[in-house]
Amino acid sequence: MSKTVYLINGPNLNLLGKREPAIYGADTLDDVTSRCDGLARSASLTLTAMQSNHEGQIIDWIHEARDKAQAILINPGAFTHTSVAIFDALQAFEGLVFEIHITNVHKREPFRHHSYVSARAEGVLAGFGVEGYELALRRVITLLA
Ligand code: CA2
Repeated sequence: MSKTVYLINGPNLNLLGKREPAIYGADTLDDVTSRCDGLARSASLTLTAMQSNHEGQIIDWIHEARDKAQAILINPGAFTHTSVAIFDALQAFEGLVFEIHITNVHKREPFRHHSYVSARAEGVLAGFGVEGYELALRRVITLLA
């Protein structure tokens, strides 16, 4: 059976390409997801993509990934900087975790400089725009090969 990668996007990322293009770019979340889906298929992986504005829903998907996925790519949005609960859920997941930020959070407000998720991530991409999603997926493809 093919290996599965969960792509989880957190709050407000449903607005990608619809608001604030100067910060987050012009691509929509559907554009990003469909490029990642194509890349995953080319490597015979299954990509399962989801987005929620609700912390509990994101935690439920991470729990679900325990049985269904070998890797999680996650942009936790603002929960990056606040959520011990998402960190705890990721700690209970045994596969690969990559954290993605479209912007370079270290160049932004000080409250974005700390991530609860990074301590559980194999790797963190920040500031590569939406290309960061594909770059992280390429790394997962290499590691799961
Ligand atoms: O740079 C990133 O990817 C962030 O995770 C984005 C979060 C922010 O809170 C993090 O500090 C860094 C915000 C996502 C907001 O997404 C929007 C997209 C388009 C328009 C408005 C918001």
